[in-house]
Amino acid sequence: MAQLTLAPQPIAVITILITVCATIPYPVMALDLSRLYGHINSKRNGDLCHPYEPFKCPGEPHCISIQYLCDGAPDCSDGYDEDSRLCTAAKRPPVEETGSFLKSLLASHGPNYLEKLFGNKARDALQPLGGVDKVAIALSESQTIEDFGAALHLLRGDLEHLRSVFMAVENGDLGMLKSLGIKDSELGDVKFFLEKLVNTGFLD
Ligand SMILES: [Ca+2]
Repeated sequence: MAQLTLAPQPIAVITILITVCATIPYPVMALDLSRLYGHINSKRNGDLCHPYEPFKCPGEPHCISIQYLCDGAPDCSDGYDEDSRLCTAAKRPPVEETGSFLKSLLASHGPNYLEKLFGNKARDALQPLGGVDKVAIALSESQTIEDFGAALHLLRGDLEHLRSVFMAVENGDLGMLKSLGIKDSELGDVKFFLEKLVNTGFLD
């Protein structure tokens, strides 16, 4: 199986978010990345910012530069530039890559394969959880595993199982993944995928 690249691409992610955020009509009362992602291609003319200050505060006339995004200090009057989900997603692998990775595992091993990670509700290609895209978005924008469990209404037992998987990866225990039935040929990709989440605060 080809190695999937899941390295974070903060500049690319921020660029996408800027493009999206600059083109979404206000009001955006709460950041809904699942909805925003669907609007990437529906670019609207007008309301565009100068290239040096490409991020538009929703509903406000002024734009801010990239370095003021997620820098810990609010620059939009409503703090939109410091939205926790936006800033979490900016640190994570692009949601499209996460979705592609999950789909590749399902295509290779069948629709119930991801039960190994996410539990019984991950059967039928994650349909009981809302589908692959919803899970990929939740992985992208949930700051912690608790947030992820809440977003997808995971059962407590499934959430604790998932936590144990992540903790095993954090501790370098690949035996845990093997015991779940992850094949040797995919251990590297799965470990890499899980590590990206751990390294961006998923277990904090
Ligand atoms: Ca800021």
